[in-house]
Amino acid sequence: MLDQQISELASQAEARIAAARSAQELEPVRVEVLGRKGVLAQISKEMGKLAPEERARVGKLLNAAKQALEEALEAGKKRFEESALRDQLDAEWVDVTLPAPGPRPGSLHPVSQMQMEIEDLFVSLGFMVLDGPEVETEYHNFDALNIPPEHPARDAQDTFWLTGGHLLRTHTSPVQVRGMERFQPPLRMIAPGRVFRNESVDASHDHTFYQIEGMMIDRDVSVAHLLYFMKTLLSEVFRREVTVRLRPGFFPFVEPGFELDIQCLICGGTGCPVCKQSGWVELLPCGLVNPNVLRISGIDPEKWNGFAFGLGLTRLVMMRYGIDDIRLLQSGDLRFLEQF
Ligand code: 2NL
Repeated sequence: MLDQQISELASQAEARIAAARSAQELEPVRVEVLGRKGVLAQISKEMGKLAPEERARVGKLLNAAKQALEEALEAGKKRFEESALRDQLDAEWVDVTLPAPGPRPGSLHPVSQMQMEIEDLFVSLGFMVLDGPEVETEYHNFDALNIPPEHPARDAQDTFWLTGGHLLRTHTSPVQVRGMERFQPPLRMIAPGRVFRNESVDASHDHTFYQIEGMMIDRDVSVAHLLYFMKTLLSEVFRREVTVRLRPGFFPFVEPGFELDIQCLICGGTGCPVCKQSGWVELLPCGLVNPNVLRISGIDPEKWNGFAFGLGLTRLVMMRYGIDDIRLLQSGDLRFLEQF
């Protein structure tokens, strides 16, 4: 009687195990058949009523059935685990023989590109490229340039003052002052670099920007020399002939001083929003070096004279690419920088 019950139970359970479609479906079979309150446990209790020889025989049968079912359950579980792993491997398969995407090359900042182009041009014209500190003395930034003690450029609104008479340079002129102190004329030098102004930031003003200043000191240097170098510079930068004009401009470090304008490259001089309908764009302050500036740095103005100019690199880049907000250039935003 128990024999039959056991063999029916075993074959039913085996059929359920074979029919299961997931590991979850195996669990109820295990609980119902092999569990502490399962059918096999109940049969085991009833065995107490049997005669001892019968009990041993049925006990063996029961154990064999139990073991067979445990093995079937284990095999079923393993089958599902293996197929789950196979599915995962299929889904996450990677072809390691595919070619790698390759390095994404970076690019130089547009201001660096402009700076290097202008450096190359001036080096080809016999100029040296000088570097100097961004933290300067009041003497090198202002006094040595003939800028009077009460000049508004020295105001805290325009200059970042540090302690002990130091400041963040407001132009790269002090690099040229150091050049005059260190080298004897004849002298040709340019000074590219980062400069700082204590100004409110908006689309056309930043507290930090880049410029190149340049200077040539020799015998009998004239405005004609200045014009020749400036026109060569501008046609190189804009990659075409440019028409220029000089207007008087006042800076304590040059005499005479000029504002050099170029004919508007957008409209060709007929008037547009970029040149504010005037046909001209103010670009380059310049002039002949004030004799006081030469004398202060130990160069005899009776023997030597020269020209000098200041060029806003950041502004030049904005003109070249039609960038309408200066803040983009210092933003570090790759979506902007990757275009250059
Ligand atoms: C500017 C820059 C100019 C200079 C800069 C210069 C430097 C020395 C001597 C004489 Cl050491 N000049 N630099 C000359 C003319 C214009 O423009 O920031 N202008 C407002």
